[in-house]
Amino acid sequence: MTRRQTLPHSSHWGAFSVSVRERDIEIVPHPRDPDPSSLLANIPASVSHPARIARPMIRRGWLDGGPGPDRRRGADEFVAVAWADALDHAAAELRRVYAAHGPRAVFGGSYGWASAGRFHDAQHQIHRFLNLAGGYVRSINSYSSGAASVILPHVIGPQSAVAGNNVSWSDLVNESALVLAFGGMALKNNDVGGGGTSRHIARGSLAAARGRGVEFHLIGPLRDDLPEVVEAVWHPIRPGTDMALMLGLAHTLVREGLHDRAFLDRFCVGWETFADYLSGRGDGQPKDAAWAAAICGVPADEIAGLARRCAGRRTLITCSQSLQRAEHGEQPVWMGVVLAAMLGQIGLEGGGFAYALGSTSNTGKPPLAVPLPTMPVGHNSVADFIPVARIGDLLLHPGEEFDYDGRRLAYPDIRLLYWAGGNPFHHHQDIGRLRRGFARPDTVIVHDSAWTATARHADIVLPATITLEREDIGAAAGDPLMVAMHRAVAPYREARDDYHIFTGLAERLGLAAAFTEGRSARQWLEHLYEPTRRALAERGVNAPDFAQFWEDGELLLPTQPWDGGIVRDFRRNPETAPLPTPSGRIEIASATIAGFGYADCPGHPAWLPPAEGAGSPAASRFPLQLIANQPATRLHSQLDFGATSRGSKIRGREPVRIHPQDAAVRGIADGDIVRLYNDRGACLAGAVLSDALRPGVVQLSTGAWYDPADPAAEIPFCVHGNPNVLTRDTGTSRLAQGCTGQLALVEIERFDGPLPPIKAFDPPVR
Ligand code: PGD
Repeated sequence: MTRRQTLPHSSHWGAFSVSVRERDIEIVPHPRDPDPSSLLANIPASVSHPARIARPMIRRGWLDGGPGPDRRRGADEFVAVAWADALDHAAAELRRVYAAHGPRAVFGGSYGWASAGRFHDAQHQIHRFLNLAGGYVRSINSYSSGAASVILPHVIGPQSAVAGNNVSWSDLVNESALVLAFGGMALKNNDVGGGGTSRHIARGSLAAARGRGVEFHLIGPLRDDLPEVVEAVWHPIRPGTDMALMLGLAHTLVREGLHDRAFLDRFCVGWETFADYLSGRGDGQPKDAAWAAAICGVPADEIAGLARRCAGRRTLITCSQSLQRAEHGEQPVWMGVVLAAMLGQIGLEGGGFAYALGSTSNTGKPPLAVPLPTMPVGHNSVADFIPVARIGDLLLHPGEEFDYDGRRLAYPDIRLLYWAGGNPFHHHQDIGRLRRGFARPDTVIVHDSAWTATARHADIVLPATITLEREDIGAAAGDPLMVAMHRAVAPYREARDDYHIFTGLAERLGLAAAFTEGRSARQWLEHLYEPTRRALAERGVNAPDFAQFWEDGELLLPTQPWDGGIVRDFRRNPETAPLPTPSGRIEIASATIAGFGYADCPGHPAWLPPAEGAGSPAASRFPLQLIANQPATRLHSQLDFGATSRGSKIRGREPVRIHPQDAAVRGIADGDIVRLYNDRGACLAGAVLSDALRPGVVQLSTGAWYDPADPAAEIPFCVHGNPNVLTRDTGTSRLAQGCTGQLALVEIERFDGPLPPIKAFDPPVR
């Protein structure tokens, strides 16, 4: 029997050590972490789970019939092939598409969170490879912050100006008096930080703030989006209507003379334009608290009272990412800035506006003082891109024009789709439509470690290793611990690192020297580590060589003192430190955006009813508002077969929370299997009755692997509980074209039929 070994490692949800004997592993959280994530318990299953992809596979229809559009994708069988054959096929197809159609026919946007690790990060690997191969159509922005990242530069500066860099956790603990949390600051989101984290501090910080007497208000349909310890006043709002409530607050501030005129005059532009809209001078409708109450469901006196409590004290307005992942998602982000400006708080310690504080584990922490190891990706010769959540339109509407942030662009005609490190059949909306899109290209190539629905919709499936099977450097901006991620186990069956796979393709395309630069994976780690070591040495702090770092297992990097960034500088002196907006000020109204002429994103923040909201035609048939939020039991769809994720399921289905009143009228009891449906699709889930939701709201988190009862059906029926069969594939607006997956209208009924088996974790071929 081999000896147990303990090795340092890391994941997006925390640093840990792994105690290993052959393939039997135990995960021990890092001792620095005061509040380790329960997601760590998902990891052990990943080592040998049958859902892992054992060998390279090619779809039968593609192997027999060659490249071409094919509606059988996702419903066809697979044939196991040798690595050499799989790579020969993939290389020949890349060569053919580049020669016949050029690089604008290759989509390598390949969005996804992949895994922690600076070198093996799948996005860096695929982009470096495709850049060398000739270029690719890329995706920009993220599913996380699609609307915010585009609106904020028009209004106050880049997203980083108000996300993590202007208000720290310690500001909140020590300086804030009142926190008005739109969408809350759910601890489940704080579990995860891209690249890893060594300290989860949100729970402790929120408790300390409450201990000092900070008053918390939660604006949101789910009571547990703030932890109990902060004793928040809960304002259970109708989903998707925060903008109306914000306008009601703003109107009250103006009516009662509580807004900070001096701040608005000195630091902002566009107040008069917005004030006309607010008062109704333009459209005859004052946006007062009574008007807001009718839309958002929070009583008018509660809105007015809240406005009064916010004025005249150190008030921090936070806005979670979920708010902007909906139709017109730009509006609540813009209006959050405007409200904070009206309160005169922007740029003060613990006051103003913080975007996404608490939405990931590394926001609100001091920045690092040295650069992190970073894999160079080279240059992409293709200018074309899509806002990431427009993948369905790209595939279905080649040549069609679309708007994005003042530009008119067109979708290229994609022949080859290449994905590594992401799962669009988890992350994208309206899976039935996405399936139609995936039928169109000539070829789909996917690398993944497991048989996700995306892998099942590919033609060439290449098995990738998981982080435990390779060496890497774990590090993330915002967290000071750099981890030597040691290999803990041998690769599963025939799995290979993405780097190894791309090296094999590069050899076939005559690009090996350029792709590898003659380095093995270990030599890349040493090479990427060097700039960080040099920067440490220049600062005169501990700068071990790579061998020492590897042996020590980790290195604590120095951080910079917190300075509040450009917003704090601007507050000190707007003349010498203007904001990077067109006016140099906070833009309460934007001449630039007004100039775009978008009805769905006008030149000042405005309430725009969503196509599918309360009172819409769809609501008469599908009266429940579904919140498809981030899960508490896994990161997105990753390791859905792990212990924490499976532990929450009800007879194998994802839990859906429903208010007891809504359950009673439908004859649904706790633990029943229910069917959620609308015109786009349906799914099964296990009912959990809870009064932590506003009545009329149901909540089904994302991430249950898509498991269709009939893979070939036009209207998908997922027996496992993937809410993206129900969501709508439309952009936030013509400005940002962000993801709108957070909300959908549905109906629910008890499912009394024979329960279909869960097959999501069974491999299509053993
Ligand atoms: P993940 O499940 O993290 O989801 O979407 P994303 O695609 O990032 O997918 C990562 C995939 O990469 C997994 O299948 C994993 O196995 C694979 N992988 C991990 N490591 C490696 C590796 O080293 N190599 C290779 N080749 N593969 C690897 C997340 C996206 O979903 C995001 S960020 C958000 S914020 C959105 N949120 C919502 C939402 O709130 N509501 C809805 N309805 N939909 C959403 N979708 C979005």
